[in-house]
Amino acid sequence: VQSSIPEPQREAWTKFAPQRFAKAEDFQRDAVRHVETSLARSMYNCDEAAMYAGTALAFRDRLVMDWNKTQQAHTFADQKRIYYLSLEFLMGRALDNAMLNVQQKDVAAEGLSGLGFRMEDIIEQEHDAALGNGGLGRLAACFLDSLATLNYPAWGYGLRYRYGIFKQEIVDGYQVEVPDYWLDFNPWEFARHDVTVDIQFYGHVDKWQDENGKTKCSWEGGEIVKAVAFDVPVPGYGTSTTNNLRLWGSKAASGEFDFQKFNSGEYESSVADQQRAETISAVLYPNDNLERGKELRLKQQYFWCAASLSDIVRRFKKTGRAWKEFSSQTAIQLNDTHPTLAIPELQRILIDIEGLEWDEAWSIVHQTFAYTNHTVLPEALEKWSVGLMQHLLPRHLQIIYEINLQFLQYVERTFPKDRDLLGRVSIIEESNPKMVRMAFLAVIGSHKVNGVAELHSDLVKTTILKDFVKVYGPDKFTNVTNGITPRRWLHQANPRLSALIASKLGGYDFLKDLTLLNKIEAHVDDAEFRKEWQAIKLANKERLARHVHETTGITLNPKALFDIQVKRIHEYKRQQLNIFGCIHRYLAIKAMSAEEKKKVVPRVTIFGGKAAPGYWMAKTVIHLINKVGDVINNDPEVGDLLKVVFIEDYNVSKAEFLVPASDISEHISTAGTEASGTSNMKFVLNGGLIIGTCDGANIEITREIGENNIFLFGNLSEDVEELRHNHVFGTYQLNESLAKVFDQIQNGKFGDASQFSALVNAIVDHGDFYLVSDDFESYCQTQDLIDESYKNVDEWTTKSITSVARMGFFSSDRCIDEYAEVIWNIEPVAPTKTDFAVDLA
Ligand code: CJB
Repeated sequence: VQSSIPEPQREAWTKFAPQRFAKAEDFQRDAVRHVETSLARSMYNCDEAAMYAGTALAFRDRLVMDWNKTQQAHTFADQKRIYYLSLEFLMGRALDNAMLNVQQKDVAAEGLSGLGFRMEDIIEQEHDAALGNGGLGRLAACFLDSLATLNYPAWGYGLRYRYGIFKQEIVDGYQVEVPDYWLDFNPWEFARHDVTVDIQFYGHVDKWQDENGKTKCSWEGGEIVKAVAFDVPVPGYGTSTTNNLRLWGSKAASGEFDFQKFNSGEYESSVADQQRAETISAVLYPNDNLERGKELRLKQQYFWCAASLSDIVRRFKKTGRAWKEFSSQTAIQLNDTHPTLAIPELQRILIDIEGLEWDEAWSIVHQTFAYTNHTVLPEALEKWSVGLMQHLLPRHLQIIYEINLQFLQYVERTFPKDRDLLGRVSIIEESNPKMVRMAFLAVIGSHKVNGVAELHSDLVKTTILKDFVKVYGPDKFTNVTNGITPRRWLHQANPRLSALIASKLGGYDFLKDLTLLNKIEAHVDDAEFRKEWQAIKLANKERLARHVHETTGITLNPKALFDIQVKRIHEYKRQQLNIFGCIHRYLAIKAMSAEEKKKVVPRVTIFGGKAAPGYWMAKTVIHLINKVGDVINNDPEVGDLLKVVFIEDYNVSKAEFLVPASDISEHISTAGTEASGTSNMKFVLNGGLIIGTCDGANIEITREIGENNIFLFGNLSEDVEELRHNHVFGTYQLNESLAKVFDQIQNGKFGDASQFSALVNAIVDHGDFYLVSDDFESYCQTQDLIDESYKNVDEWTTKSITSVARMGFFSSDRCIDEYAEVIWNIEPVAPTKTDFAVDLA
C-alpha cells in the first residue's frame, strides 16, 4: 500500500499531517481554530464548554493520527489479535487521560492559561462516558488502557448506549433516577456509517439436503436491524499505539424510515419501526450482580455479538487465510456470560454460511473463545428461557442443543456410572420453564475459564463449576487476579503523589512498570518525603471537604479520619454493616463525658454508590444512611467527632477525587461474595489503608503489603455456610451492640421506623444471610483499632508509604500480560512512526 503512493503525494501528506504540540502556541493554534471553525464560536462567546470542545478536538486530531498508524501497523503485522467483548465499558472522562497518555498535558495547561482558562475547569466540562454499572465495566476500561500501553493488537467491542447508567439524585434521603443522556456532544467517537451489519431476529429454520445429500440448515425470515459502528480511539501511555473501541448502535434496516411504507401512507408506523430498532442500543441495564431475563436484554446481547463476530470474521477473511488458522489469528475474551451467544453464532457462521463440517467448526470455536467469570452469586448467573430463545434465535437454540448433546454424550462415555452428573452439567436446566444456563455454555465453548482473584477462582472450581472440573480436569480453569491502570488511578487522580514518587525514582517509569514502586520503601524514613506525603493526603482531603461543603452544606474537618465506602449498593457489600457501625459510634459518643470526648479521633464516614432502580433493599440502605447523617450531623453534642455524608451520583470522575482523599476505605463484603473488588487496589495505591474482610483481592493485597498494614476482620469464607445454617436452625443470638442500634432505629430516632423495618428484619427474622450480626463485634473492634493506630501519625505514615511501595502487582498491565501469555497467546506489535493513509473498516 505504502509504495503504491507516488513520492510527491506522500510528501504532501506527511508535511501537512498534524504533529505533536512542540509548544503551548501549537496547542493554542489548534484549539482556537476548532473553537472558531468546528464550533463557529469566537473569542467573545467562548465559554468553558466551548474551550473544552476546542481542547478535546485539538487532542483528538493527535489521537487520530496515531490511531490510523496503529491500525495500519496491525494490519501489516498480521499477528494474532485479541477482541475483548464486554457489554460494559465504564470509561469516565477521556480528555485528561488523553493529554496524560500522550504526555502533553503541561503544554495544554500553559496554552489554556494563555487563553484565559484553567485546566481544572476545562476538564470538569466533560460528561463521563458511563457505559457500565461498576467493577466489571471499569475493569474493561482499565484493560483497554493496558492493552494499548503494552502495544497489544486489541479491539474492544461493546454497545453504544444512548443512555448510560442513570444519574442519581438524592431527594429527601431517597434515590431518584434521572436519565443520563450523554451524547449531545461527544468528540471522542467516530460514526462509521459505512461500517454496518444486518442483524436478524425471529424467523424460522429451513432444513434441506444439498447435492451431496448432506443436511443443511438456514435461518430465514424474521426481521432485520442494522448495526452501525462507532469507533473510539484508546491511546496507550507513552506509546503511539492507539487501539480501537468499536461500539455498535442500532438503526432500522431500511435507513431513516421505510420508504415503501411511507409512500403508501403509513408514515407513523414507519417511524415506529425506526424507533423500535433504535431501542436495542438505547439503554444500559442498570443492574450490578443481578440478571433479570428481559427480552430486550437478550436482543442487545445477540445484536452486539452478531455485529462483532461479523466484523471479526470479515477482517480475518481479508487476510486470505484458511479457516483452520482462525484461532491462531483470533482470540476472543468473553467478559462474563453476557457475550456467550458469540459461541453458537460463530458455529452458525462456520457451518451454515461458510460450509464447514460441525467438528472442524467446533474445534475452531472452542480454541478461539475464553471466558471470565466475575461472580458466584446465584442471582447474577444468567439463564434464558428456552421458549424466549426459540422465538428470538431459533437457529441458535438448535445449535445450543447440538452442542449440549455432543457434550453430554462425551460425559456419559467418560463417567458412565454417574447418571446424575448429566443433569448437573447439562446446558439445559430441566425446570419449568426450561432454561439455558449461559455459564455452562460459556465453559463448554471456551478453551480457558478464569476467575478474577485467587479465592474467587477457587470458589468457582469448588462451587458453581465443580462438576466441570471433574469433566475437564483442573487445567482448563485458571486465575487472573484483577488489576487497575496506574495511569488513571495514580497519575491522573493524584498528580502530586505521582510527582513525589517520580522525584524519588528519577522519573515516571513506574507508570509503565508498577513494580518499580518498591523502590520508595527505601525512603520510608526520609523526613522531607514523609512530610510531603502527609501534606498531599491533607490537600486531597481538603479538596473533598470543599466538594462536600459546596454540594451538601456540611462542613468537614480535614484533619478528621476520612473513612470512605464507595461502590454499588448491595446487601453482599454490606453498606448496612457500615451504617449500623456509625450508629453504634454515635451512641458511644452520646454516652461520653466531656473528658472522654477529648480522646476521640474525629471521623468522617463517606458513602457513595447507586442502587439498581428495582433493588428495594439497597434503596432502603441509601435512605437510612441519609437519615442517620441528618441526625448525627446536626447533633451539637457530637460536633466534629462524627459526620456521615452520602455523595450523590458516584461515578468514575467522582472516584478520581474521592480515592486520593481517604485514610481508610471499607471493603467489607461477606467472605466469599466479592469476586475481587478493584477499588480496594485504587485506595491502597493512593496511600489509604483499608478495613476489609478476607474476601476477593483483599487477601492478595494483604499478602503483598503485609498483614500489619491492613485491618482485617470477620468470619472466613469457609465458615459462612455453617454460620448461615446456624441462623436458620441453631440457637442464634443477635449481637448485643447491634441490638442497641436496632432499638434506636425502631424507636424512630432516624425517622419513621417502618421505613427501615425490612433492613432490620432481614437480620433479626430472616436468617441474616450476609452475616451482619456475626461480624458486627469484630467490625467495631477493628474500627477502634484503627482509631488508635491513626493517633500515631508516624506509624500511620509508615504503613501508608509501605503499602503503596508494595502495590506493584495490582497494575492491570501485569494482569493483561498474564491473559496474553496464559490465555490468548498473543504478542505485542512494535509501535510505528511511519505516516500513511489507513483503512479502519
Ligand atoms: N462484577 O461489577 C460486576 N458486575 C457483575 O455483574 C458481576 C461482577 C464485579 O466484577 C469486578 C471485576 O472483576 C469484581 O472486581 C467484583 O468483585 C465483581 O462484583
